[in-house]
Order: sequence, then C-alpha cells, then structure tokens
Amino acid sequence: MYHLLKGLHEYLTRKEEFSVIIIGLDRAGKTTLLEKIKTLYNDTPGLPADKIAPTVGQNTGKITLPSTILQFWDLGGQRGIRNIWPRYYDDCHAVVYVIDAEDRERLSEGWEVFDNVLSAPQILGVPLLLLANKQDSPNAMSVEEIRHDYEEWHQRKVESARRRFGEESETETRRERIASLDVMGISALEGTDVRAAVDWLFIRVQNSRQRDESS
Ligand SMILES: Nc1nc2c(ncn2[C@@H]2O[C@H](COP(=O)(O)OP(=O)(O)OP(=O)(O)O)[C@@H](O)[C@H]2O)c(=O)[nH]1
Ligand SMILES: [Mg+2]
Repeated sequence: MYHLLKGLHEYLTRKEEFSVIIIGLDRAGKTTLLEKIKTLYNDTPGLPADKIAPTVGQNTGKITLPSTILQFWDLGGQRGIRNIWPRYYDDCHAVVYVIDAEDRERLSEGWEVFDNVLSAPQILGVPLLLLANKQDSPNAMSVEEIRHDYEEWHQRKVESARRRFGEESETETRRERIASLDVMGISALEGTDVRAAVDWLFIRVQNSRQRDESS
C-alpha cells in the first residue's frame, strides 16, 4: 500500500524537464541572462554581472516551475565556438536567440548567424524567442526597430539570392516562421522583463508537448 501511494504521489507531483538553449553572438548578454534567471527563480543567486567572463563552452542552470523544470544551456557565442551549437539542437525544446540591441555595428553579423540557426532542420518546429537585450541602455534599439532591421536584412538577402540564382530560395515554412517570430525586449543586467521571457518559454514548451502528444 505504501509503495502504491508513494508511486501515486510521485506520479502526481512529477515534473517534466525541458531543455532550452541560449545562443547569440559573443557579448550579447547570454550568461548575464542565465545568471539573472537563476537569481530570480532559485534560492541560490546566480553570479553578479561583474564576475561573468566570456563563455568558452557552456554554462548550465535549472529552474523549477509548476510541474516543469527548465534546464538552460548557455552556449559560448564567439565565432570559433559557434560550431558547437548544432550539437544541442536535437535535444532542445526551445531556443532563445539573444541580440545586443545596443550594438548596431554587429546587427547584420547577428542576423547572418540567426539565419543559419533558422535553417537548421532539427529546430524547425521548436519554439524560438528572439530577445533584444540591453534595453536599459539609452542607445538600445527598441523591439520594433530590431524586428524591422531583421525583416529588412532578410528581404535584402532573399532579393540578392533571387538575382543571383533566379529562383525563390525561401520555403513556405521558413516564411511563416519569420512572419510569426516573437521578439521581446529585456535587460538581463537589471532583470527587466526576464520573467516575461521565462513565462513565454514555459507556455510554449507546454504547448508544443501537448501538440506532440496529440499527434
Ligand atoms: N547595459 C547592459 N549590459 C549588459 C546586459 N547584459 C549583458 N551586458 C553586458 O554585456 C557584456 C557581455 O555579457 P555576457 O553575458 O558575458 O555575454 P555573452 O553573450 O554570454 O558572451 P559570450 O559568453 O562571449 O558568448 C558584459 O559586459 C555584460 O555586463 C544588459 O542587459 N544591459
Ligand atoms: Mg557567456
């Protein structure tokens, strides 16, 4: 009887675990975001911003939400180590792509890399959130400006491919994904809207699990 009740209790209180990868160019603020998430959700606070060094490899962090555990993988964004990202694509349930909204000079490099991420077949159906970080800075571009900049960049790319190859390189799925892309503004440093981003992840991983179960 004890084992039966224990089993039932475990079943009712079990938490499903989802993996979320945090990617983006070096200095976008990925580790600052991860550490802020830890501070906001865990009893043990994450590292303060002045103790964070560039990531060589990965950092991890786990938070517990109702019936759900989110396991974060913050991957280094320097050019030479971006090639490790695809190794995480197969097992991830959501992708967070962080943009430094303050660094206008590196925006197109950021879009180039983002475009590569979007073309990975493993994450085609995976929820993807674009975060315009550093909104605390007076020089930061707003969410609308960031979205607009990406759409313009993308349009230029599609047109140049059409001119060069004379054909439509864009698939319907990809077009839909870009049209429905969610962009949110945050300050990882100050924690502004970080909870809203985590709520988005929580809802989207739950929804995609329900879709998987019913298919
Ligand atoms: N003003 C401001 N600065 C930020 C914010 N988030 C991060 N930074 C700063 O941006 C710099 C880079 O932050 P990191 O978190 O190390 O960036 P990263 O994306 O992890 O970089 P890599 O590990 O090299 O890929 C640091 O000086 C941070 O303090 C933010 O929201 N606002
Ligand atoms: Mg880092």
